[in-house]
Amino acid sequence: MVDGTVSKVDEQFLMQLLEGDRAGASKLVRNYLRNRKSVTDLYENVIRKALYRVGELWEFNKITVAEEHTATSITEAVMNELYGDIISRERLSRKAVLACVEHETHQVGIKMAADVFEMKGWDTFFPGANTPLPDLVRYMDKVQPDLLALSLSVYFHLPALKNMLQYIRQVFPELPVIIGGQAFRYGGKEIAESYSHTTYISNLPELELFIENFMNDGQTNPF
Ligand code: B12
Repeated sequence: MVDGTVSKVDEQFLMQLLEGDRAGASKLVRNYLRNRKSVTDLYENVIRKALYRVGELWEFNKITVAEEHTATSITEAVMNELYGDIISRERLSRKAVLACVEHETHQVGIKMAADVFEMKGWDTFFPGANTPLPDLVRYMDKVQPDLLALSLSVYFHLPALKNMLQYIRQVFPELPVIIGGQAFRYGGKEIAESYSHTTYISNLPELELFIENFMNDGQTNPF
């Protein structure tokens, strides 16, 4: 969705991130949601767009690493603020572990995915960025999740993802696994087909649909 109003909001949010204006960003987000927009809509059409723009500005040396880091930390702060609104009252006794692929430090996207699960009543366990594979597996053994979600942002971490999927399949042969992240814009989606019970999901609306189907009939590939 790229209507005029929405693009204006994401530009405004971007300016606040670049100016280090946490209070302004927090207010903008609250107003956006008060305007009857959903959290998923906010994440996809405001926050994701603004951070992609931050990435371009950083890539072309228009902003410093310090400005990029500040933009990300404000984003994470604002997202944490929403938690009280996000958590669904109806809890389903379902558990998801959500993590980045080993060596991967980009955790905002997978945090958004975790929030979608929370909104659907799931309990989420979020080790986030760069969790070593043996530790992730030990953690999963403890949590006993119904599903694992993995995120990949940087394309050259693709071998790490394959390695993780291979290992996880050995330890948890039947566990549903979903994978996503912007690295797949450059290819690699077909990896999901090489592993059983593994699904590639490209964005948050698709994830919502996946969770609904999963809850209805345990179907892991609704697409
Ligand atoms: C912030 C940032 C960082 C921060 C991350 C901090 C943090 N707490 O996350 C830091 C400083 C650590 C960082 C480091 C690096 N970064 Co960086 N970073 C970014 C930036 C600006 C924003 C990332 C972000 O949060 N995006 C917003 C989120 C919401 O988008 P998203 O991740 O795509 O998630 C969406 C979907 O993909 C989906 N999704 C994501 N995961 C999953 C998982 C599942 C299961 C599902 C269903 C959906 C899903 O849901 C989200 C909503 O749609 C991006 C720019 C960009 N285009 O994103 C660059 C960017 C990703 N970084 C880049 C690079 C190159 C790096 C470094 C290699 C730089 C360096 N030389 O050191 C390192 C990598 C280090 C590593 N080992 O990983 C490049 C990657 C290019 C590429 N082709 O792979 C980008 C694109 C910048 C650019 N334009 O060049 N980075």
